[in-house]
Amino acid sequence: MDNLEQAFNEIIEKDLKVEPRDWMPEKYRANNIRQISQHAHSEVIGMQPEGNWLLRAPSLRAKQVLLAKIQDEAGHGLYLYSVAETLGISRQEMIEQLHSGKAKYSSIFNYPALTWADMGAIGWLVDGAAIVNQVSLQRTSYGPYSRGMVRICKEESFHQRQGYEIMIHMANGTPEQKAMAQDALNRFWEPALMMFGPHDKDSAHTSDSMKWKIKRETNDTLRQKFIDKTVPQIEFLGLEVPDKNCKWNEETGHYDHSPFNWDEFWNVVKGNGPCNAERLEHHKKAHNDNAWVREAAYQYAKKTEGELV
Ligand code: BYC
Repeated sequence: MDNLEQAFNEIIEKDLKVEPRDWMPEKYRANNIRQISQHAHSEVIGMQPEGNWLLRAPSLRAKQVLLAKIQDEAGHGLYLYSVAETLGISRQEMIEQLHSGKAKYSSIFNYPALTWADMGAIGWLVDGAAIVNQVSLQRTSYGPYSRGMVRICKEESFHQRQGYEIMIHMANGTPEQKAMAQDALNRFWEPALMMFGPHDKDSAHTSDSMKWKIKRETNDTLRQKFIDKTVPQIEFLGLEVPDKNCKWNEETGHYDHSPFNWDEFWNVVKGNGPCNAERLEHHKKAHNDNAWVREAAYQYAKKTEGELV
């Protein structure tokens, strides 16, 4: 083992942070680029299901709050693209990987947002699941990713409350509104649990990622944390947990759950979910339509380069 590798191993062992200019194994770099760029794509593609409801929000207040939340997601995408860039990949390459299907984004965003209650379920469950995952990632070993997560988590907790507030209104509204809230919960429950990825035994990257402390907790551990935290929130709303086998287990100190439909998960991950084609088409169109903005920014930067340095 040479000195560089030894220095890297020491950083990991001592729970210090790896910084962009530090030497790192190529597999560590590649794994981080993969996860961080996919995380960025998820934030940006994740704007689409909610964007669909901006013009149909039931009040001016609801519209303002939703707009602010969606703008936050764009900001998260930008922080994360910048973090990935520090590892030596360009924004353009990342976007090309998204468009070609090489890079993934979270499966959850391939489900449609059909009703206003879905805005509640997304904020509450999707952002709620994201928080559980990202609180853990605040301790990831790559410094810029870890620092980005601290800020993102603060904003996500506002998003989670925004969603839960909608659910409280709907669940305490008319019988029709309560039924809409239950229906949104039923449709988003299992897809939200799948945001944590496959079971640990089927997870290709967990072992390397845990060794290098990119991931601090495994997919199954985080998923269980989310279930344990969320079931009491469902009960508080007076709604039913969609999984009838989801019961408190005194012995384990956790909620049990039914097996998940992994065939559906992999089908969505492979591009065959209800909205995969639509989401990518929309992104490609927006990217192409706005090419002139990137060109103008580039020309302006070139022109003012001398003045800026
Ligand atoms: N969806 O070995 P595994 C938000 C892929 S957005 C699709 O366990 P890993 C929000 C995985 O990539 C926040 N693909 O992977 C925004 C791998 O394929 P590749 C979203 C998935 O990386 C707007 C293969 O399956 N959060 O909050 O160790 C509005 C094997 O998996 C999924 C993040 O992005 C999935 N669910 O663990 C509202 C968190 N799961 O790459 C809200 C950051 C797995 O070999 N990412 N795959 O082709 C992570 O923490 C980890 O990447 C994961 C997966 C836990 C997701």
